[in-house]
Amino acid sequence: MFDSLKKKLQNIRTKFASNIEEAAGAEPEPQVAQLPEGAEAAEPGISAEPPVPGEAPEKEREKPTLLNKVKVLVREREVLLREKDIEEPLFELEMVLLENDVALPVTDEIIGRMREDLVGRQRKIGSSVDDLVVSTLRSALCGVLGDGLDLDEFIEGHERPVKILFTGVNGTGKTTTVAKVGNYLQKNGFSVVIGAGDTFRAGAIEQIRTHADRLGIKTIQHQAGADPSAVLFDAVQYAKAHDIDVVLADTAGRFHNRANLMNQLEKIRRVMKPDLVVYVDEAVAGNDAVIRADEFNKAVGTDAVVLTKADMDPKGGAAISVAHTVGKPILFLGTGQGYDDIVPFSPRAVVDELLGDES
Ligand SMILES: Nc1nc2c(ncn2[C@@H]2O[C@H](COP(=O)(O)OP(=O)(O)OP(=O)(O)O)[C@@H](O)[C@H]2O)c(=O)[nH]1
Ligand SMILES: [Mg+2]
Repeated sequence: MFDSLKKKLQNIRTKFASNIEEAAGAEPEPQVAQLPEGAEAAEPGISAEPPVPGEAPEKEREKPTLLNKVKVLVREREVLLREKDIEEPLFELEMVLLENDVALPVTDEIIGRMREDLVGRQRKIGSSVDDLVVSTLRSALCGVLGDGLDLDEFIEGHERPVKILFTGVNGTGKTTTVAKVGNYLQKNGFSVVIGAGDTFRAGAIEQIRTHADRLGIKTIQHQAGADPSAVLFDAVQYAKAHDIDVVLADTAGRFHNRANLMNQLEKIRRVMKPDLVVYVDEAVAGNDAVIRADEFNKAVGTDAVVLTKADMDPKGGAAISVAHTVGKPILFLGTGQGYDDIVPFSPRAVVDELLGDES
């Protein structure tokens, strides 16, 4: 997952680190103090004043006092970075993010956060410059990834049945995601019914029915060509009558600019009254997925996003950009074709994956 971006970020980290090392070159190196016998060492962890670049470190070395020696002992290396020290790696990072399909405003936000965190501030660099780079990148990425959405918590907090409507363009993985989420919820102790709301595409009803049968989930279906609102209304009625926790509604793929199909979706919303409208798109579509998610949100509303096919996406741009662009959390990442290939979205886990050691 996200291998291309991960590799590039690894290179950028090295670049940042060497520039920061260079900038820190003028700073005095930490030294181990020779304390006179009987003198007590300072408590570890007490940090001293940061060194001011260009100010008298030499003099300190010439006339070492006990206090100065102890200060050097406990002082961590610090550096005051200027814009020009990190201009080059920042520009390279910007290019890498754009090449990997991170949306432009999101790239700007990440670069802005990095700059704000690094430039003009006295930063501790301790023994590993890479730690400073990683922690700065980590907070910049986490800042744009948002918080995710915990589906179990969402369901616990709602009146039953909780109604979840899956929408999106053709072939992105809606039906597979409905089956995967059904499987996930059953494993977490929730009862589920699926509404076969794609009455439009030939074979769609059989497709969701086959998945549901394999997973032991009840499907509510009508004939091909029937009104999907009626199917999904029936699915909700079934859930109410049988104390089912969650209704998962599959729908036909549609583009936001197809007025008749979008009107149909509006009708489904009015009739079914979903608690959660989930927009499904594929991570491999990169920036297109982000733009479509935004358009769907504006046209019919979206509460959360699922990005499928993350297993086939070397870039990660959509996963990084979509929540910040649409202003809605990512619920799950689809990571394969099996029923268990779905992971609740965790910004921390994604950042760990991106900044993890290359293997
Ligand atoms: N590798 C991978 N393939 C996936 C994933 N999710 C779905 N697919 C595959 O994507 C293809 C399309 O999936 P569907 O679930 O039929 O897509 P859909 O959005 O329902 O398609 P329409 O109903 O035609 O709009 C299938 O071959 C799935 O197995 C995923 O996370 N990873
Ligand atoms: Mg489908």
